[in-house]
Amino acid sequence: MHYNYREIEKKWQDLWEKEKVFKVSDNDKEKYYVLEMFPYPSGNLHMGHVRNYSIGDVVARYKKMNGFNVLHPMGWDSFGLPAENAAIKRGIHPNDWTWSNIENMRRQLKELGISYDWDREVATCHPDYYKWTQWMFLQLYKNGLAYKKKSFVNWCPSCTTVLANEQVVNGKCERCKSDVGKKDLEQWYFKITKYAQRLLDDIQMLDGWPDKVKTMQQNWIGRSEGVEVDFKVDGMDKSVRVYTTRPDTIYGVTYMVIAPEHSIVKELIAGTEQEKQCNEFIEKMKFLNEIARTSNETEKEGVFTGRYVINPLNGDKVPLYLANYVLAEYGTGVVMAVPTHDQRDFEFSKKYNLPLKVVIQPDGVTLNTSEMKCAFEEVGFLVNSDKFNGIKSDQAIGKIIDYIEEKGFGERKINFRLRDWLISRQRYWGAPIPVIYCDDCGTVPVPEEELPVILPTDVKFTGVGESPLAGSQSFVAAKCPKCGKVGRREVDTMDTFVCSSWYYLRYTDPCNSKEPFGKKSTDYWMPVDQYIGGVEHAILHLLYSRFFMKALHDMGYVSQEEPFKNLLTQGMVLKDGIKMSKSVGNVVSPEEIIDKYGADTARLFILFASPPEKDLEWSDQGVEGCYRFINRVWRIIDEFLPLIKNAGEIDKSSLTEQDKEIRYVINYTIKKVTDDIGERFNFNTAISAVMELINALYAYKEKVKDEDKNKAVLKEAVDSLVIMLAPFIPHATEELWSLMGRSGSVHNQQWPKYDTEALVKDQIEIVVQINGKVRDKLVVPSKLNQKELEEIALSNDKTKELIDGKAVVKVIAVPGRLVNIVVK
Ligand code: ANZ
Ligand code: ZN
Repeated sequence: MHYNYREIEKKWQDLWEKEKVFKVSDNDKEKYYVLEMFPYPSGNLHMGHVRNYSIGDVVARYKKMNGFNVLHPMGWDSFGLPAENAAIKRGIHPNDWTWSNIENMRRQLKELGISYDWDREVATCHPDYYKWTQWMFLQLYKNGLAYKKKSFVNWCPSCTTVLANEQVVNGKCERCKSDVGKKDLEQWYFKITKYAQRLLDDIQMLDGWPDKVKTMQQNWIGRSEGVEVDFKVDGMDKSVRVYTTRPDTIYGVTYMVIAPEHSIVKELIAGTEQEKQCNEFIEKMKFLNEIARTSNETEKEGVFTGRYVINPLNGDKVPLYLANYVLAEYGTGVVMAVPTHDQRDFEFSKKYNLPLKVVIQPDGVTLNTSEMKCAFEEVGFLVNSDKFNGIKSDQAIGKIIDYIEEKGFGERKINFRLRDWLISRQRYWGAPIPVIYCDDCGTVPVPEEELPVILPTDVKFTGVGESPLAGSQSFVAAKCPKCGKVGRREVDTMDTFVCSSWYYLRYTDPCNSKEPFGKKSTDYWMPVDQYIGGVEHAILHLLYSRFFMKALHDMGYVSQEEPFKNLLTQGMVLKDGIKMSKSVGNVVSPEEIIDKYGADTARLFILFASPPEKDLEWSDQGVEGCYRFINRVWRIIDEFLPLIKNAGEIDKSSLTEQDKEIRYVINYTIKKVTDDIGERFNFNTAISAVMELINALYAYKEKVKDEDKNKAVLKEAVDSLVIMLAPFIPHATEELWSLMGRSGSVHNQQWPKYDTEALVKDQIEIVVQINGKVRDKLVVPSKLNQKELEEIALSNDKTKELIDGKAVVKVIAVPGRLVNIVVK
């Protein structure tokens, strides 16, 4: 009988679907929720997807076989820019483009044989889903967590939309790589900053997350402790407030910098000689985005304002500058500059010839300002700092803050780098923001019972100008929910990260038409026990989801505060050492591999080639090898089938040495595979162990005559082999299971338990060392104690020969391992 993957895979996929083998519902069994990050329906699955979903599928099937009630859903993150770009380029409506992609990718997923409960499929672009995304917006709005404000926002001129800070990478648009500019716009924000401290504190609860992801989140939230201090503006009844984390340097301030966009700047420069020059600088800065502006590589640049400020601690009068490296949106937007101890200030001071003043001396060295090549940023001892002289700088921080507060110069302050989440997008293909503007009533939220606010279809896609929705008459004109007069609908849609911040909750109760999810469902299923996806989502998606979960918790909709208990970030799929990607042109398509070798081979290769968190190098030979391995499994089981058909129980009293040996391998493999999958997700080593078991079975087959083969032992081997391989190669194992005449699906079987007795070897090999060097190996009964082992080693002929009449000084015997004989 031949391994015909084409026939087998199709047959079982159809049957699983028909019999709903992977359908789940809430029950009283212990649950396990395994989730892979849902894909954007770009058109076709790529190898990265295959890897992500194969990893999740092994976990899901393994947990199911270990008795858990497993939720393993799939859906589509289906709003977003590419659909609109396709519409602009090819004249296809984003809706049609998206749904035909979903159809195709769903078919491809089914061809991979992933064990999803397809009855729980969600698509964020479906009105049944985005209705609840809009509902989420309304809840946040009601609770003061959604607000609108005018501000300079990141603007991508090529995508003609605003971008969240997180979507600007090195000053460029994350999607199209164009330079990001600035634009003054009224936008909607979610108040994620209200949760900054909790998002930071609760990272500690995330034991099952990779440290690197936790660190990335920590840095993104960016908590810092410092102090705000007022500096009086000389000759004006005004002061400017700085934020500093280094008050220990405050006696060394030699100038001051204010962000060009700061609201007080106009007033400060009015009427000064420098006014014109300053205004030119302000205009120039407007169109540069802050990431590019403040990058370490960007040259420091600024202008003098014509104003001086006074240091409250020592009375020094220092010049006030505008400069590119200070941001309006962080701290107070004003920085006290200490060029001797801050590198940015040092560079600026060199360029504009500003004075240096050392206030921290390294231990035992005297800094000379004329010889300094860079700022001294380490810990040292205070000098030129009045009554704080001689104090170690890290200790001076607290003391100086106390003094500042005591004197009323300012107060302690904690700052976060995290900004509120800008969610408005000037795009069509997204969830409309459910708000109506009325001339009389102002901003009015759409009443919940009127949701969803449906995306209209009479829209033109030009790719320029304001939101495409603004051109839809049927959409824009809407009755004010308060007074009934005609108002205007909000024409922006939500950032697609809003849609993906709560989808894991919808899966727990996907058909609920009255609520986004029932509390009973989330109480049972949440949190997600194992989340799996790319590290590229380490900040945005995960932080936003954590924020949503906490906000929903505080509103009483969910009991838990963290959505994802364990997180696995899978490595990339590489080919020839670089990431597989369309732009590089080194793509191997999953369909091509499935066609040539079958889905089981594709899955097995991907899981075998590398541990899940590590990058994986594509290898055609590796794929070949996996295909041959499945055939090898197939053939040996085929050969054993007639023998094991009516095998009975194992009779432990009548086992031969060879039976014991193979039983050792079988049970050792069960133990190893169970530990590798269950404890560490080391699928590659689990598969290796099964490969060794196969080798041992072939050896047994050759060595032992047919009439001496122990049928019960072979049955133990084949049963556990097929079950252990089921999570990896679900189709082939299902077919083998049925060929073995066993009832039910292999995927509903209990995971095998190993027999500890079989793991105790009667005979073991020990090492004989002479003066610490390995000289011989002996096969001895495994139960020998120290004394017996010592005797056997010393009485052995070979050992005697090696000792060669020398005096035995000492013998160290370690049962089960070695005997070391020290001679002179
Ligand atoms: C004086 C000083 C001396 C500073 C020194 C540092 C070293 P974190 O830890 O990131 O909060 N800063 C404050 N507001 C800023 C803004 N809007 N744009 C750019 N830089 C700003 O950093 C706080 C430090 O960053 C502050 O402490 C301030 O410079 C600067 F030897 O004040 B420091
Ligand atoms: Zn009104």
